[in-house]
Amino acid sequence: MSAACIFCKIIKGDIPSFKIFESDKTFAFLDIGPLSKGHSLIIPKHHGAKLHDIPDDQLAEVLSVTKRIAVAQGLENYNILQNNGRIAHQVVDHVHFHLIPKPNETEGLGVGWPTK
Ligand code: DGP
Repeated sequence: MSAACIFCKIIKGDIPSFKIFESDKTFAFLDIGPLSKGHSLIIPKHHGAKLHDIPDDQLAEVLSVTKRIAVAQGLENYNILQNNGRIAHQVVDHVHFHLIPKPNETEGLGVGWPTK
């Protein structure tokens, strides 16, 4: 946990969120600025800024939970996005996977590379 980290505060419940899933290792909640309806963020509870900062067992569960949320949402078309570093458009320095439903041509990520 990092006292200054906004996602650590969400995990602790100090900042409210719309929680989708929680285990001892993983937390999932709706994105505050969704690119499409149901846009969620799946995060390891272990605090680390970038993918290479996270232990393998935590990452494995994050990916598994991401898959389970996609299945539970009945998604056929979706993007999974994980940004590392400012140049790569990372804003929050706690590893997170975006699960972005793509219900049609206009919602979700645009054509080509992500705009986030
Ligand atoms: P990224 O650019 O990959 O670091 O995306 C960070 C995402 O985090 C962005 O889509 C908005 C989301 N976000 C930032 N602050 C909050 C918050 O306080 N609550 C929730 N639910 N989402 C947040």
